[in-house]
Amino acid sequence: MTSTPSTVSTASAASTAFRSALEVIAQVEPRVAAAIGQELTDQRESLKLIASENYASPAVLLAMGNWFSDKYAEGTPGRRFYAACQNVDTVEELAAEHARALFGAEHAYPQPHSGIDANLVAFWSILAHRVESPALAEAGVKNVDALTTEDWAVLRRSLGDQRMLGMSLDAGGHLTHGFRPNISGKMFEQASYGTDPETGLIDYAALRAQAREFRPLVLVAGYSAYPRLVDFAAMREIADEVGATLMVDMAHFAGLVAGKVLTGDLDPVAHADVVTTTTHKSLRGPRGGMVLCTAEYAPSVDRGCPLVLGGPLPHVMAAKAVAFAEARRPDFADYAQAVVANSRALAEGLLRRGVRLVTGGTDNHLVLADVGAAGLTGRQAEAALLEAGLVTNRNAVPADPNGPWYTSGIRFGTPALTTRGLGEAELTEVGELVADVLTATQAEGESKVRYRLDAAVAQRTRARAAEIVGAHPLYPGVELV
Ligand code: DSN
Repeated sequence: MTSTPSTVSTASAASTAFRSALEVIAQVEPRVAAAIGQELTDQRESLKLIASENYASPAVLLAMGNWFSDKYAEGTPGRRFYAACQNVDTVEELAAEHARALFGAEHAYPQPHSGIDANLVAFWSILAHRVESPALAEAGVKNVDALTTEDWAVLRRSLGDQRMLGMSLDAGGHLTHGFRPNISGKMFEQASYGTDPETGLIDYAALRAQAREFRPLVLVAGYSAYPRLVDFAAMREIADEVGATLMVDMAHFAGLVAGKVLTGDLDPVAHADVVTTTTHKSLRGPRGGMVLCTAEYAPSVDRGCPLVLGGPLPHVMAAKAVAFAEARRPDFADYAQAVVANSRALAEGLLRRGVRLVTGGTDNHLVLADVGAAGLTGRQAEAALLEAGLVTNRNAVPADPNGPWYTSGIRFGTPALTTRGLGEAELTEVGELVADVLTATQAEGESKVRYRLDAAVAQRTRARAAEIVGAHPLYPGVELV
């Protein structure tokens, strides 16, 4: 793994800690201890290109495995619905303090359990804020919690239509940005913006025209499969022009914001009213979510629990505080830059062997290949790559003829391999390995699932992938037996 103090200087202490933990667990249910150990072996042996995954440091992992898990702590620091939350207050305040400093945010709410939860907190807080701030001020109401349900319903109706404008799924947007399978699609009347069919890029002029027409209450920026940069200053202008709240979901690229790769017009926190994120992707923290916002939105965001969240997870907030402290160190900026350099190198390897990439390349941590051009579905390509020892995930591409289940794309990302310490030359070679496997794979007849992969190519790729990851041990020094 890349050299952070917590992964190198404490490797032997971490080894002892994990080994002891497994011994304790094995005394109760040895099969769970065995599965945990096996997971480490499997992750060590796997060449992981999943754009949304990473490897948290031992300090982050260990911060989660303790008695903080036993505490209930609804509310916020200093204002809890349970007694004896003084230590939970400490870790929640530390997580928020580090997050504010890391991202330059006015307010941080580290309680959400996941990205979906963070988005739900954001949506309700935006609605509540928009209902409350003008209408309540006019009515002289100071405490919205004292309103009756009927009062609130009347205020809410005063908003008019609840419209959300977010990026379309096949252009790389996320399900929680107003799509029907998610509750956001039932809370909002949704329209989505796509990308230019020629370039694959967001067309800000077209988006502006669409926003003028649609008049959204919330403009959502952010993505999980768009391989380029987003101009958040332009998004802010569009939101202001149509009176929308600008929300950015930076779950995928939070690590690039923390590592100062995305600054100026590309920094979402500097431009949005509300920013949501997960903490476990490029940010390399524990599995969880967070909301950042301006001071204006802080009171409504802080009501996330119990409004839409179950009790906070203090053990995970402790790990968030540790991860954010790690991300404030100078070597995290090196890491973030390396993630992007590696992503470009991966794209180079793919392009060199003729793989078609959406937008023709990448500027961030992910690369999106259109395997439809090679006569495969994403599902066939994903399975063939896995058979050859390369872990990826299928993803829709713009105007995907195969829909979101079979898809025509494969998404690759470099946050995890960069944490392991792989460099640009290796990522270019990985791109070439991927391309070789795709070339050696053929669909069986009309099937969108069955495929044939040349056994020799599969075997050769597996062996080389094992050599590459073997040269970059995961959690070096951590031995479980
Ligand atoms: N599951 C995450 C991803 O893979 O992008 C987003 O929800």
